[in-house]
Amino acid sequence: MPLNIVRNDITKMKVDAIVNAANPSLLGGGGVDGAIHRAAGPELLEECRGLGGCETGSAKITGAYRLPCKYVIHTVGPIWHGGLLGERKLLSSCYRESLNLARDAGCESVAFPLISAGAYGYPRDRALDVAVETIGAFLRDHEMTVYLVVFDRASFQIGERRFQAIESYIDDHYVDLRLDKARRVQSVGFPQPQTMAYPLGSAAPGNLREALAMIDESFSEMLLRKIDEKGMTDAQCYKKANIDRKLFSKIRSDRLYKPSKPTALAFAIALELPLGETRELLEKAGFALSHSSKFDIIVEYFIRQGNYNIYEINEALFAFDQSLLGN
Ligand code: AR6
Repeated sequence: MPLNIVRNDITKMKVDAIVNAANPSLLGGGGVDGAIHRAAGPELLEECRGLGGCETGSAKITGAYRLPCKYVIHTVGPIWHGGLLGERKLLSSCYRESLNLARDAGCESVAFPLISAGAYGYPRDRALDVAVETIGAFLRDHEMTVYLVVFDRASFQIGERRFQAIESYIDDHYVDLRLDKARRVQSVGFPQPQTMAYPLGSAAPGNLREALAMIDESFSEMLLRKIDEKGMTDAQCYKKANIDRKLFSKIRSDRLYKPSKPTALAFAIALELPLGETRELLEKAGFALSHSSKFDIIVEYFIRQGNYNIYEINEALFAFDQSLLGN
């Protein structure tokens, strides 16, 4: 998955490079900086001594010594002073400069902590938005796997205002589910007439050949057809779906490829399909949207809102401990 949010200790990440939220001296400190220096050993501090410090918003790269990665990229985030002193621009520059260094060093995977969101006091939700936006923009032009490593639960409080609307949506739909069950219990003994089900959003076929043609279209074929219909390029679609190029090529070349549900849904989001067509695409991969799954309800919430920003959806899925969209 090109951009992944994970809960972990960054010193444990097996990636090509991890990013350190350092201070301008680059000579160590508390928080993630302290943890990285402790895990890397004294040789890291030795190398840092020779770097001559680092300006806020810039980044420098070193070896990783006893850490399980190859490089440590040290960046200096802004101290939060209320947001009017260019903090956002500087924080965004930290992510961009670090990613540029990682790319120049040939890294394929990089892990970031939430820079400035600890001792430097940047409000966590805003720090997360800057991180996701800047990394997302970089990934539009580069192939890389980037992890945003969230250490403490407080970084994703479901009680936060931005997740409250989703929480009520989930609550409402659980209520619906209970009502549905009650309705089913009431209707026992009244058999429904037999009907043939067509994928939602599609018209009933006029003849048998049309019906068979609809059944015959595989997930991969429907996906490629929709990409053409939307006038997108393949790369635009898989990037918007948070899917890497390798997986997309596999799907493209294997007519009968069976994706996981998060992958199938990620494509529905990238294609900005309305709910009916989303269900249809999922069905091609053997899945349905169900109101007994929080994952499904959260994605449904965003589709109904017309919000197809996969990173925002993933932030919400992460907050509710669900799988993320992508591969
Ligand atoms: N893995 C991942 N994330 C972590 C870890 C860890 N092991 N430890 C802390 N975090 P901070 P800043 C999270 O304070 O705000 C240092 O003293 C933490 O929960 O480490 O940029 C430097 O030397 C928070 O969300 O960095 C500077 O003086 C995030 O990492 C100053 O702190 C960043 O918190 C930099 O402050």
